[in-house]
Parts: sequence; structure tokens; C-alpha cells
Amino acid sequence: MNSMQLSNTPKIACIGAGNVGATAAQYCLELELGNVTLTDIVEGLPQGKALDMTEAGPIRGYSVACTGTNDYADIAGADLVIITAGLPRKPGMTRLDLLEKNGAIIAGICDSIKQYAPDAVVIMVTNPLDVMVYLARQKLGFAKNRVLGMAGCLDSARMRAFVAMELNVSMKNVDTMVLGSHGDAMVPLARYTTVSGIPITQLLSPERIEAINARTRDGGGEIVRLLKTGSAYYAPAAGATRMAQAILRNERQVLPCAALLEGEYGLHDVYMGVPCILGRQGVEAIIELELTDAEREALRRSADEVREGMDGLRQLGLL
Ligand code: A3D
Repeated sequence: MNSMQLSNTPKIACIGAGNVGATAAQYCLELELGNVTLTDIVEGLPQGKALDMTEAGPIRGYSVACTGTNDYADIAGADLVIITAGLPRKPGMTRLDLLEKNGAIIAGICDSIKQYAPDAVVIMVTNPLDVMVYLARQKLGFAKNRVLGMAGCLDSARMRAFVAMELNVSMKNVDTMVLGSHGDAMVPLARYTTVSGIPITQLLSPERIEAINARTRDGGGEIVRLLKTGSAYYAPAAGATRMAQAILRNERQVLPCAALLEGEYGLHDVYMGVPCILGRQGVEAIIELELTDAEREALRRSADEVREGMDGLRQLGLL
């Protein structure tokens, strides 16, 4: 055991040591949320990044351990698993192609998590998010509270940033709620967006609010267009780390997360973004907001989008 790997410190396994996985590992280390194991199929990549992050510790002021591995046995006993392994959609690739590739990757990873970290809470980040987290739950067979997806934290953070930019106020004062699937059909809820308690409907015109909603929906695309190769990872990693913190420190934070719906919001057997209380058990409760007919309809359309992906997985024999 690494001398820094204290036995009472939680163990976090980041599966996928690419942009999102490595950045989430770094954020978790900086907060000293636990000892981190970075896992990837590329030889040397997780080991190199883990050593590099360990060497940043003395300067950044953390002393938890970070190790890299290509062997899933090394995630043994993890309290929390963050899955970021997989491919982004590339030009020429259909949605079904991506489902097939990432579906197979996630199914394989879940076999290993089941074997080596059967008590972990699992946060999915791989896209298409709501479909992959449903697949993971099926493969893992864990209680539904222990398998959840990261998207709402990211989409809400983007909306917070856009509202703050528009009003020229501190981002810290802005609270937002973005529900639904992580895609074109996501549902930013202006009525539940506030600046120090003031609803933005009192501060901004309907046109400006709609522009912010549209920019939030396109948040991932905007970054891809700027980067040209690759997609966002600082804010996605921050979202996953926020959830990890709420869980490992049993904070009972209310955060939007992809959770399994079994009747909440009138939806059944589908994963989608809803406000959750996050604590040591993972999703400790789902909060049902009062919605207008239009908001409820938008959420239903979001669920349809997710179900299309689930049908795709069934077609491929992965579900
Ligand atoms: P990238 O930097 O390519 O990293 C992915 C890593 O996964 C690579 O290092 C691969 O080697 C690794 N990998 C592939 N297969 C396996 C496997 N079987 N076991 C372990 N590692 C493996 O991508 P990224 O970090 O930018 O994005 C990762 C995923 O997150 C993609 O599916 C993105 O679409 C998704 N993502 C989701 C959000 C959400 O808000 C939901 C945001 C950003 C990225």
C-alpha cells in the first residue's frame, strides 16, 4: 500500500483517464475527497497522469494518494466509481454507432465493478448519458440509489454562468435547475432560477431568458465548435466532483442528477435529470417540483428521447 493511502480515507475509482476522468481525479485530489485510482485501457496513460498528479500534491497542498492502473482488480473496495470511459461522437458516426461502441465499453466495465467494487456508488458520465446510466444499472444490478448520472450539475452550472454574465452579477448568487435528458431535449427551468432568491423572470425579459435557455441546451456544442477537436471537460469534471463530494461527505445536497424514475414526474423505468438529495447512499430522495403543463410536456419529450436510445441498445442486443 502506498504510504499516503490512509485506510480510513474513502477510495475513488475514476474509470477512463482521458480529459474528463483525469480532470475529475485532479479536482477530487484537490478537495482531498479520497485516494484516487485512475483506470484506463491505454498502457502508461493512467500511471503517467497519476504520478504527475501525485507530484503536484506537495505544491497544491494535498496528501491523498493517486495511482494509475490498467487492471480492474486495483479498484477493489472503491466507495465511489466515476465512469468516463468511452468515445465522443465523431464526424460520420451515427447515434447508433456510438451506442454500440460505448454500450459495449460500459457493459464490460460494469462486470468489473460488480466483481471488485460491489458496494460502490457509481456516477456515470459517458454519453449518451441517460442511456448509459440505465445500461449500467441493468448490468450492475445495484440498488437504484447507488447508480446515477452526471449531466444536470453541468447543465445547471452552464446556465448559472450565462445568467451571471447577462446580469453582470456574481455566479455564486445564481441558482438554476436544469432537468430532463442531457441532449437537445433538456429542460432549463427559468421559473426555478433565482439570483439571491429573486426569480429571473422578474429580472430578465422572456426573450433574454429564451436566449439563455437555448445557449444552455447548446452548451456542449458551443465548446466543441471552439475546440474543434474534443469536447468540454473542465465543467463536466467539476460536475462529477460536486456529486462525489456530496456523496462521500454525506452532505445531503440538492443537485440535479440522472436518477431512475419509477413514477416520479409521471415517468416509469427511465433515467433522467431530476433534483435529488445526494448523500452517502447516493440518491437519497428525488424531489418532485410542481411543473406547468408545458414543462411537464417538455420533460415527457425528454424521456422519449432517452427511450429512443434505450430501444437502440435493445436493437443491438446490449439491453
Ligand atoms: P477522452 O479524453 O477520449 O477519454 C476517454 C478515455 O476512455 C480514453 O482515455 C480511453 O482510452 C478510455 N477508455 C476507453 N475504453 C475504456 C475501457 N474499457 N476501460 C477504461 N478506459 C477506457 O474523452 P472525454 O474524457 O472527453 O469524455 C469521456 C466521455 O464522457 C465521453 O463519452 C463524453 O461524451 C462524455 N462526456 C459527458 C458529459 C456529460 O455532461 C454527460 C460531458 C463531457 C463528456
